[in-house]
Amino acid sequence: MKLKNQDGQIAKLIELETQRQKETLQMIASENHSSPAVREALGSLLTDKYAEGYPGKRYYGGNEFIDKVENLCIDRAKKLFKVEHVNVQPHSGSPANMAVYLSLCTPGDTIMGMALDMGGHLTHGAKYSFSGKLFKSVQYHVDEKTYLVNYDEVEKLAKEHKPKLMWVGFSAYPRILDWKRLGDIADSVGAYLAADIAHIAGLVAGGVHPSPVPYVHIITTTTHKTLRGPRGGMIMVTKKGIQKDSELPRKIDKTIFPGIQGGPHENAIAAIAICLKEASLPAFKKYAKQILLNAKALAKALQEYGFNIMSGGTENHLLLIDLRNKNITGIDAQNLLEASGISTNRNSIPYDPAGPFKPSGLRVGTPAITTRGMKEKEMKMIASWIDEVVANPKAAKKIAQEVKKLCKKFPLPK
Ligand code: DSN
Repeated sequence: MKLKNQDGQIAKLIELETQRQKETLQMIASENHSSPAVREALGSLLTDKYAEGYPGKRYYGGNEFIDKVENLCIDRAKKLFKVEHVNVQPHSGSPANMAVYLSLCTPGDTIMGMALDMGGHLTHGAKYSFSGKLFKSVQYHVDEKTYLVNYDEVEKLAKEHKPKLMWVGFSAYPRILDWKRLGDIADSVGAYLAADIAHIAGLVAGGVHPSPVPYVHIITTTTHKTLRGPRGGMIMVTKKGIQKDSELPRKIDKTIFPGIQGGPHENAIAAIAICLKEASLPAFKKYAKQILLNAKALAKALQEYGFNIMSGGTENHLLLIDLRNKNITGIDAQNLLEASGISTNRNSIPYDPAGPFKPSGLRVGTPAITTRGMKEKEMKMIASWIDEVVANPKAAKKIAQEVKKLCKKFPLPK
């Protein structure tokens, strides 16, 4: 039976959300528009199948084809990211990171990660997360003037605290990390080094951002941000990781199942396999490059309007805007932009005097609007709308109409 006949309420809400996505600009840096093929796999009968265990060793029958799907997904991930072992079962990024902790550490062990308000992720040791509650968390920061990771501080803290596990990666940091230096620091204290590339996985896969592979032991990622797949997660073990600990693949797999998860979402795994195939094609390289060009163009145009772009620009898909000189808070800017058809999120800026509830910053990203085919010219238009509405909130309605017109010219992937 058609959804709208069976459950009109949910059908209507899906229709409204679809319309919202079509008619407005999705500029939340962690969002994207997946392909119809990815969504077809997600909505397939694979969602009905139980497959606890791993290919060839399941705790349920009937997994002949499911095994092939999961193996294809694993093989494609290994090839695309050039790693030795991949677990494609984590339901998303946080369980992937949790599995890394529980594979390598016991509660009370010392871990290190970038502080949340510096651009790090909750699961990198923030006190509100399991990672900051179960482990002795040492947090590193960005430099107060350059807003770049303070590598000297990372080194000092690592030497002082000798963490068992170090995290590198971020949710709101606009620059390329020095993977080599971080790898050297971890090696110098004998720590496991895990790179969380959730935000930049598509840029790494597309060859437009340095890969951490040679320098880290483990890589975790989500699959729905720049990689443009379904919601999901992966844990990868590098050659360097196997050299440090040949048991790493087994430890990770055992922690995901039966450690913290039950049945994998094989419909999502099929959809991840599809996005990995898409990400291996030449068109994806072009896409990844355009994400960066668009982010740079947007940063430059906003700077010309007097916006303060943290760290002076961007080397990836996101920008962090310090709004203090515009006399508007992050939440007010987020709401005004939403009324203008531009979806973004408020964000703390490093050393934010305003605190996490009413932060001074806004995080803006280009992955989704680049998927629609927008280029530098459109970035200039978007910057002008951001400037206009921040200066004159009454312009929101008019801008929303202009955004709608632009969106019509750049439809979602069909
Ligand atoms: N929630 C993601 C983001 O928006 O960056 C990180 O998990």
